[in-house]
Amino acid sequence: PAVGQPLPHESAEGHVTGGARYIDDLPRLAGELSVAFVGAPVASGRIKSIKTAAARTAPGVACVITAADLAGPNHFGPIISDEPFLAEGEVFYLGQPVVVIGAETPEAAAHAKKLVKIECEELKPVLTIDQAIAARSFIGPERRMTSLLAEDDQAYAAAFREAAHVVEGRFHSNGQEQFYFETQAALAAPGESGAMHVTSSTQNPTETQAVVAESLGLGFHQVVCECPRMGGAFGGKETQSALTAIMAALVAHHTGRPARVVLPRDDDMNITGKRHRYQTDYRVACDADGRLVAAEMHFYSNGGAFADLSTSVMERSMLHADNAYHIPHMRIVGKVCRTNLPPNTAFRGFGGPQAIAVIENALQQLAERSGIDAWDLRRRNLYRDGDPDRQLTQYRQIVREHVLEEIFDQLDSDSDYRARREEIKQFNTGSRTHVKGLAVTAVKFGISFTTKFLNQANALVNVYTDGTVQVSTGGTEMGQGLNTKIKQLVADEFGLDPSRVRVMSSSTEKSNNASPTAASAGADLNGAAALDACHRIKRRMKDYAAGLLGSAERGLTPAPEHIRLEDGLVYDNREAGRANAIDFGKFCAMARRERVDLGARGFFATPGVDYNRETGRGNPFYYYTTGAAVAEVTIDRFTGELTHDRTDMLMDVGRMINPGIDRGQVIGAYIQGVGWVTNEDLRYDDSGRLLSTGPTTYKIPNVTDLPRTLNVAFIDNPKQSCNIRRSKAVGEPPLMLGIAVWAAARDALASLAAGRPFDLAIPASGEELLMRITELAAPHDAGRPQPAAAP
Ligand code: MTE
Ligand code: LUZ
Ligand code: MOS
Repeated sequence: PAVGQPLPHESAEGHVTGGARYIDDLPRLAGELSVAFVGAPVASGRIKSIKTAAARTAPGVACVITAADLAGPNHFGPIISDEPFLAEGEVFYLGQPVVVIGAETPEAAAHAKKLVKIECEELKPVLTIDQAIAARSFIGPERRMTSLLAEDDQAYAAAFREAAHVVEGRFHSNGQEQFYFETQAALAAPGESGAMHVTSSTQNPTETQAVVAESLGLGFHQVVCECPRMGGAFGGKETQSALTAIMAALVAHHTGRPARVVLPRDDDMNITGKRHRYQTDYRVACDADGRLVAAEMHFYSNGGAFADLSTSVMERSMLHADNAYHIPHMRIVGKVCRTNLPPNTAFRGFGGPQAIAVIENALQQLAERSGIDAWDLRRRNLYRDGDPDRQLTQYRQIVREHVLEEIFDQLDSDSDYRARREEIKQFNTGSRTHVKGLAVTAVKFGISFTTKFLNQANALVNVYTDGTVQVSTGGTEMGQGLNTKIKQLVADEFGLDPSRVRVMSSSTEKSNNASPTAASAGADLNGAAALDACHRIKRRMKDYAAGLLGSAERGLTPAPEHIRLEDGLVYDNREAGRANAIDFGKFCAMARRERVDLGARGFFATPGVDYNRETGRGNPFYYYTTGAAVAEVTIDRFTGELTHDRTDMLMDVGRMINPGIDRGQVIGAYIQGVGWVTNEDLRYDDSGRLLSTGPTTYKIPNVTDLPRTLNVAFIDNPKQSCNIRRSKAVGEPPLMLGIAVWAAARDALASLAAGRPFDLAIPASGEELLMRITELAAPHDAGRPQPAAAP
């Protein structure tokens, strides 16, 4: 069978030869226009005038569009419809699209762009979380979540009062740019009678179809959105691909000509949303044995100017405040701040990383405070399968069928943690130039969209008369290998070699009302929908084959359940040697002649998920993907430079559909997480201008940032009973294990701190580390900090 095999990514060859086409590679269409936009000149202001006359008459300009040219209501948004297609009256972030230009060439568009003048009365922007709190500027309602035991005020207060150790503080984590290689891009082609076809680099063709229709005043049925593939997305194209699709569609609609937009990198970084910056006030308590008794967290996120997915991201944060640890008394508050930055959005982990970092930081602090080894402290607090006292989350879902404790125990010996802990202690006593740290962190990531209705998918399977198969789903390929996994699943259903199955480009014409490919559930949902379609076809095939293969001579009349599809053959599985087998292709041709329907649409809806966001209770998740990582780092005490020496990871991702792809996902996500906690640093000036707008000023990890030793292993979980072919989602969870590197950096600093409390933010950049080292180098009794840790 194909499932379980490490087949290469179906586009691997195209990726390395250039044969795989992205939006910018598609051949130019006849009459195609280039699209440019003019953005808001200030982060906050009232528009006094928009002068477009000079641009309209400039050479090569086909159209200049402002909000005044829009057909319908000027707002959209996935949860709260508060975002205008084009700014009108007021601007809310620097670069917010105000004017869209269609021109014969990119040069003509760029020239016309300079001729547009937008005059604004500048207002003082709200940029930071603190400024937003002071201005009471929020998005959506405040959300609260309280664990069963913490509902009793007195019990809750007593838990903190009677605890042996309490740590508290304010934790900061910065945002993160998705930095997909293919920037936001779309190609719109007008059809007959006002119809529009949009080819978009999007995780969300259905949402794109809807916003394009709304911005043009069309019915959804007049718009088709297609996505052949993306050159990476990482959540950045779950909603925000809409901007470019709207721009291209507006130009195409107004001119009747095709129009394409591919954002330059700096425009993309300037105007699109990122991972949310978080600021969290927390209090976490444990008893003398290191057992967690209570936690309180007030999460504030920087949502940017419009709602986008921010309330949903905050919800996932609140649902991950426990991470893999059972905490009896928990109270959580979540608030999204409205600021004058581009609307922040989905990024791999979707609020999970920000919350998990808070509890992992508190656990490090509790270990430093109590003297209990941080590994033992964590191990002691893991959810325990089947233990009624240690399985209930703060939102009342029971954590089942997991192997968290087994993961920790196996990793303990695989990583040689105890011996290395000793070695590092020795090293740190001996070295005056470097300091080493070692830490383990865990992940327990809830799989399912927390918005119930999004947990559905549909698929179309076409079997042809040569015995080859095309599959289309609403799922989109962004490099994660979804199409390869679907190909393997479908090939096995028909007993075919995977080369006879092709996964087609995702289109709203074939898959209507699809969910975004997100929440790591792409293969779970779309794979299951594709199998449902296969089962429908197979049922008809088997009925027909049973009649066909019947033989009075041999005294055999097979029933449908005796029919087997395997090795490219159709046969009666009771016949030894497959005596009566028919070639699958020949069989399909015969079936068609007998008018057997060889195509089907399949559907899947995740069972059992239900969460009430008003009460903060329910079962939001179908299951959890879990794992742990141990990281070792060395920090240069004079420069703050961090070297990532070694990482050992162990994950439960179920029975892998494609172990090669899953391994790639684990390593890729982990390193992306390491980038977030170490080097990637978004900086803005006081006017709201992003200063780090490209690879020269914004550093994503490169090959030299990989750990010198990286061991990735997978654990078997015999308990797991659910999900397609007993696989588990893998796309996002390993990102959160990158926090192990940050925790290791904290552990290194702790050995300099000698018991004094200190804070460490995310990212622990060289600068952040050096500042902390400098503070800790101050003599213990004198308050005066010295410039560096002089040996
Ligand atoms: N892998 C690659 N190569 N490129 C991507 O953009 N996105 C990640 C993850 N892995 C991404 C990726 C994110 S944010 C998600 S939610 C999942 O892939 C989505 O795909 P899946 O649900 O099919 O795993
Ligand atoms: N998108 C979404 C997501 O709309 N809901 C989710 O729960 C989610 N989780 C992860 C990534 N994207
Ligand atoms: Mo991924 S953040 O769910 O697109």
